[in-house]
Amino acid sequence: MSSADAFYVTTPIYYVNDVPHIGHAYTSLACDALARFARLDGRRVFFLTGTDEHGQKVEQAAAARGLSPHAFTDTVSERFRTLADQMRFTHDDFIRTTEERHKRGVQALWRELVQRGQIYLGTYAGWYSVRDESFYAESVLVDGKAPTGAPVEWVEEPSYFFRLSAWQETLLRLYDEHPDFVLPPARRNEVVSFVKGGLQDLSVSRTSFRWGIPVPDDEGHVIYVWLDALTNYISALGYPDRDAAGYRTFWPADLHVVGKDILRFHAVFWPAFLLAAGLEPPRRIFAHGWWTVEGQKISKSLGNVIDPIELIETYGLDQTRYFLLREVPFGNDGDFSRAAMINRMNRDLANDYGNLVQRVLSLIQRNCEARVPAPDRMTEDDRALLGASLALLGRVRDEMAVQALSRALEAIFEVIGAANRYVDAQAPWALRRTDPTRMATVLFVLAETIRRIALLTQAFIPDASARILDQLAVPDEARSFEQLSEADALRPGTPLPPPFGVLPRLAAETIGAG
Ligand code: ME8
Repeated sequence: MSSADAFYVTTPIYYVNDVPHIGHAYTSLACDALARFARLDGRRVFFLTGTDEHGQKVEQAAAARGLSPHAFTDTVSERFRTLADQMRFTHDDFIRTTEERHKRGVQALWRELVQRGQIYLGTYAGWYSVRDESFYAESVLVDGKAPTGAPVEWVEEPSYFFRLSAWQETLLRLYDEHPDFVLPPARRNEVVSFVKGGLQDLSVSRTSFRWGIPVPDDEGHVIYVWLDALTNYISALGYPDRDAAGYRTFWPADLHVVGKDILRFHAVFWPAFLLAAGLEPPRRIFAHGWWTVEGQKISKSLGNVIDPIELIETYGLDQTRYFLLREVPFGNDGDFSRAAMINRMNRDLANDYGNLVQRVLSLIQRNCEARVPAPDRMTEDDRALLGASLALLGRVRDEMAVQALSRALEAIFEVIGAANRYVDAQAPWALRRTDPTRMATVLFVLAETIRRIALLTQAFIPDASARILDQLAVPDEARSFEQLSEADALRPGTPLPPPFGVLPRLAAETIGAG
């Protein structure tokens, strides 16, 4: 049983058959925001990502480039690490399925399943899609292709099978007893009806190629790439050593975040493997939606692959992070367009957030001797704004608990909007001559509101948030959510550094290039 304050979140491990694009960046980004939020909220976090390096798809991609699978996977896996660094992901571990620790975990899980009578030898005769790394029954094919549109080939070979059919009732009970096991709810319903439709035993080894983890004691077989890959979530924690600190602290995982394309593997096969091996299933699988680009599927042949690194270079890291997290409710499909991105960054980040900070900090700089102003008697409006910023943590925490990332940002930006309306209504610049005490109170209320907002936005837009907190002279050690309390409010008289703009508007020439 994992510790109560522990939070274990995972991304899928990505196939190294291709370079990363915004789809991959998106899943990891969502996990990063959730991980950052949980850390700021005082939880012990383990955030895992990595690469899925075995199987026919990767073997074929390597061969197509004239490389050995080893050399090829080293290069492509590195690209995923570079992306993770450039996006400032805060993963605690990056696992590769070609690592020894992982192989050990997979073979141990296999042995456990064999020992428990969950795996038997037979022959697979049916369809296989290398692109999906998935077996398909004849009855589900559409015009001779997989339901995903992927080409299929006929496979007939000796194969070990996992007794998936025996787990139907147990899985249905799991979904029933834990209604949030799969989110969003619409995805849960899909999983439930799939399982109700009946489960067939699953082929879990292949003999027609070599690039995989050998089946223990039968080296003619390699372990099916999905059984191999899913095990990363426990091999990274030290499994098969169930006393390993990682495993003890963090299993069962709180959350596997995946795209909707691979939900079935995570919500059906994975808990069945675990339960069959006598291990606890994860607590939740969240399946997010699919990004298209200007209405089209992202594909190399269409030439519309968006390189996340190019986005960061053109628009900025925080801008890219904000757009992806805010534009689409997490779980829904989304369409990427540069126009939408520019609109978001200029409207929400520059006009609303950046401008609020800049107005307030420069007024303080000019009119309050560059020190946190001292508040005097508070009005109802002052208390309303401070109250709204204080209540934000609870609201945002509730949204994050159900992975509603865009709603969490909406809640924060509602308070940013309220703060902007308050500046306009109070007009502190006009109070300088008429009522400097009132001006100081208004600017204090605003600075303190900004402090609270910036503490919260750290999980989503870490760089800009850090620069805002720097300008408020908030020390590094006072930047967790514990300091959101009134007791940790800005101290009047604290000297503030000269303000500088964060979250600028995007210049017209960049817009022209977009
Ligand atoms: O499936 N929109 O790896 P993969 C949104 N190795 N998300 C997207 C996306 C898009 N257009 N394209 C990709 C695998 N993704 C297996 C996983 S896990 C034990 C093994 C994201 O490289 C999304 O998270 O094909 C999707 O599920 C994942 O990349 C698929 O990555």
